[in-house]
Amino acid sequence: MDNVLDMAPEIRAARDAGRAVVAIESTVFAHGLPHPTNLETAARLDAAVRHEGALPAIVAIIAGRIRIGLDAAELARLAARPDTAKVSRRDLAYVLAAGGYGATTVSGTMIAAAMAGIRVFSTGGIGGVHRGVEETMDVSADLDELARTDVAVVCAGAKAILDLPRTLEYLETKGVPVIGYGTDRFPAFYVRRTALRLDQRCDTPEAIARLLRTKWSLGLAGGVLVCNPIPEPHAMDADVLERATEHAIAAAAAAGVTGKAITPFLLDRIAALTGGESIAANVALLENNARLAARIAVAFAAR
Ligand code: PSU
Ligand code: MN
Repeated sequence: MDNVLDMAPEIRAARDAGRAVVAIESTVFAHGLPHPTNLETAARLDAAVRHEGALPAIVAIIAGRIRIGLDAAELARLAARPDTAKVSRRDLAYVLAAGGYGATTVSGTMIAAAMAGIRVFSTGGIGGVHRGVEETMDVSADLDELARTDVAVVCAGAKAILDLPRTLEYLETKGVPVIGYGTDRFPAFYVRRTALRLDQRCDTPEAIARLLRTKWSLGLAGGVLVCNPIPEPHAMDADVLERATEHAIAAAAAAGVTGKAITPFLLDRIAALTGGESIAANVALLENNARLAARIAVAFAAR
């Protein structure tokens, strides 16, 4: 594995000593947030994770190698490259073999984190089942990755650009625990709660760490999805978002956007349609998730 994977020395030392490490995806910086908010956000996540006593490890592909733990200058260069690929499970071998550069999605980051022995990962929102799946069969690789790879993913739910009820049905079918953190409703990224009920709730990082131990000690492979609602002051109005989402989906159809370009296209449109508000909300929930992931990683490492 050392043939393809490099770890920053401080991350390797922490991993070897059994100390808490949190993986962070890079797609959100390379393809999700505008410059310079992306780099400022990365610095905030770094500080938030360290403040809780864990180490942050941004995951990416650099010159055909998996990198665990990017520094600020490396991230700035990666985000500025026009040829930085969006790397999910199916893209990983291709980009590595070609010696290329990539930002990892939730599925790509889970794979790399598991290879590196990191069990807790913080992101913004996961991919899921898309609206109109009956026509397109568009289901994010994130969901199958959650079913098979032993990493806990802390998110703020999923964006309403997706078919949220079907996303939850799919996760249930695949045997993925979906945990509400301090809530029994599925959060929808910019929105704290939806009408969708979650059957599993934990109110402390320790309870989540206990669940992770229990699942993996039973030999039940696969991830756990921890759903952490956006902090109240940053939450957005559900109706405003639904209108923006419908506009964005119509624009994507009109422009003939398909495949892996769909998610970035919709995110871009919604940001434009809701003004800067959605960007500020995005940053706030990312920081909130990084903090919780760090607390879970610390509790998991302590057991
Ligand atoms: N959802 C968001 N923001 C994001 C993504 C999803 O609200 O940045 C990114 C994540 O990296 C996620 C990926 O893993 O998009 C899913 O892409 P797709 O739908 O093509 O599987
Ligand atoms: Mn897709």
